[in-house]
Amino acid sequence: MVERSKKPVPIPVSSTGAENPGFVLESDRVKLSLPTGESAEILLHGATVISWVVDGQEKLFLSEKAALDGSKPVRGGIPLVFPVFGKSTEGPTAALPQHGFARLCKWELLGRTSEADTAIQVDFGLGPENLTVDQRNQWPYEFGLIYSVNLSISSLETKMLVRNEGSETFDFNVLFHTYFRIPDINNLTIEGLKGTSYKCKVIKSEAVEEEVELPIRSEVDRVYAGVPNAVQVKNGGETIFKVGRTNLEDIVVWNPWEGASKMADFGPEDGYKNMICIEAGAVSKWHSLEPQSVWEGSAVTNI
Ligand code: TA6
Repeated sequence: MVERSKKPVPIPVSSTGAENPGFVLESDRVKLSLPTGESAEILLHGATVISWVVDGQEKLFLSEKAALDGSKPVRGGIPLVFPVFGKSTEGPTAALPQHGFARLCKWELLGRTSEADTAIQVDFGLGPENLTVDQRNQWPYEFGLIYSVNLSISSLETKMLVRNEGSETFDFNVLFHTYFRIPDINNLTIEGLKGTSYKCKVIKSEAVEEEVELPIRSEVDRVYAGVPNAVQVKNGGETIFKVGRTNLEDIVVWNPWEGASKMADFGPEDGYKNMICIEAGAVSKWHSLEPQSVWEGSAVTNI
């Protein structure tokens, strides 16, 4: 497990949060809140953010049929993808399930730090000791992850630190599989992708994005590689989310459209009209991490 040695000294984790109402630890989740009303909720299962509320409005899409009991990945919120994006058919990650094990495991709460009344951060850890024997056998590398969620008055930041604690170099992908809640997919456009090459999994094609403001009017499942700047999600021309990234060069855009009706844990069936996945990640190529090396990447969404 990666220690938090370089992190601010954590405030002692209290079960009730009484001395720090901004932080409450329950049996299966952590609840963060700020005096100004912003809040976030993170399951220990998969360290999955399942709620982010600003001005009384939920900003993330969570399927009504999402499993929150740890029995399967959460359909919605911000599931974590590591060490593989999608499903490998060869190589060291070929035995792993789609999107890897990070979203399937129970993460450890490492602690939290608060910055007065304007922000609160919680850190989670995952290492080989948190994996099942099967998962260890599927990907037998000595790794350590620290995942941080920082809630501030106008933003939510997710950060991942990956450490290679072994003697063998390993390759990985990492991605925040964020489901944003939106008013209406038919009014949605995405700005910031123009000029970027993408691979489309729907029609198995490659192209360069030509749209300044990309509308989503049918199923979309694209990996944009090397997106240079922040991406803006707009509703009727007004920016509702701005997604900035550090060391995460790619953006995946996904909406299952009417295919949602074939997903047992996607509800309501027409819920695709109120969500868009804008996924910040490092997935268009493998990232090699040498022994005792560290990699960090983050995404911050501003409202
Ligand atoms: O991020 C897009 C994607 O890779 C899609 O291809 C689709 O499979 C989606 O992830 C959801 O994957 P999941 O394993 O959560 O059903």
